[in-house]
Amino acid sequence: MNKQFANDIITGLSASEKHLSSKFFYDDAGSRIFQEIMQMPEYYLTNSEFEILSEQAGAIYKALLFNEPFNIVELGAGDGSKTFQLLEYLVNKKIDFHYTPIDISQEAIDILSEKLKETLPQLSIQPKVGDYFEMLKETKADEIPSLLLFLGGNIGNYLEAEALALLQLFYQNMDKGDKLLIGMDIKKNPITIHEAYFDRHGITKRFNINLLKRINREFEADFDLEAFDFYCHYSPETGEVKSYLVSLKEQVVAIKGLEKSFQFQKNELLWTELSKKYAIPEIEQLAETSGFKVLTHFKDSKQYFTDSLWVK
Ligand code: AVI
Repeated sequence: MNKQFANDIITGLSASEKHLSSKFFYDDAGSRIFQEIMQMPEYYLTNSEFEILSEQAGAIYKALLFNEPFNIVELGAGDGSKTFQLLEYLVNKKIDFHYTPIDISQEAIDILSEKLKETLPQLSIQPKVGDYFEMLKETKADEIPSLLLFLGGNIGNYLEAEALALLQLFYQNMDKGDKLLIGMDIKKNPITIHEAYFDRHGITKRFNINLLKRINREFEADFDLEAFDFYCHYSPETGEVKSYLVSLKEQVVAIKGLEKSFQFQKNELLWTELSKKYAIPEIEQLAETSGFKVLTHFKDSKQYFTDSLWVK
């Protein structure tokens, strides 16, 4: 049994304002639904970051100022679609580097490895499956400089204190001169953000409902998937998109595997995800508080998204 998940369910569903962590979205099915989200035109983050990494790969490489060989360690690599452009640039320029993609989903890592073997056969790659906190510790032992990639806006899914703790953990596991390229979604027209998350195709809804499906499967629960809807809300003042499941009726859900049951009122919310959007000064503040120095913000032409390069 996944102990962390079990604890999150018990704590989250016992709270007066129910919550579950979005980090449990990503079982193999959830990772597949997330790929679908990334392909929606409304989910601008994908295209924005794609543009940055394809058009500014040379500038990013130059800004690293690394001796070769060096390491690129990617946390939450997914299917690698985010990073492909950068890797391709470096391979074509015959730059000497090793790539270590890390992801929690075995299936995502398998797909990524297969794809890269076919498309960039010269790439030196050592994929790892697991929790990045653990993996990061293992990867440190190396003498050569490292570029850590934390792309896609993943940092936005952490509560403020957790985001800071994660960045501090990155910092502790890096050597002086190592760099972090971190993808962050920038505050923009609220309507654009709303359409990306409250999507009219219902894919983000499916992504959320899959969390209940996962609990049903892994903990023998009896969530009635039809009895929950999805709602999400962007607050332009705080930059927070908050996503929820909404109980459509008064109901009791039994979770056999945890020997617990939980009551839901009609219209009761279950908070599932935070997706934080940042103003540039907020990004700089976060970097400084966690010990880093910001070198450059690589933004797309619409200024929707930044891959910011920080140095230890
Ligand atoms: C993975 N993460 C950055 C996504 C986001 O934008 O917060 C997850 C997601 N949730 C709904 N749509 C996409």
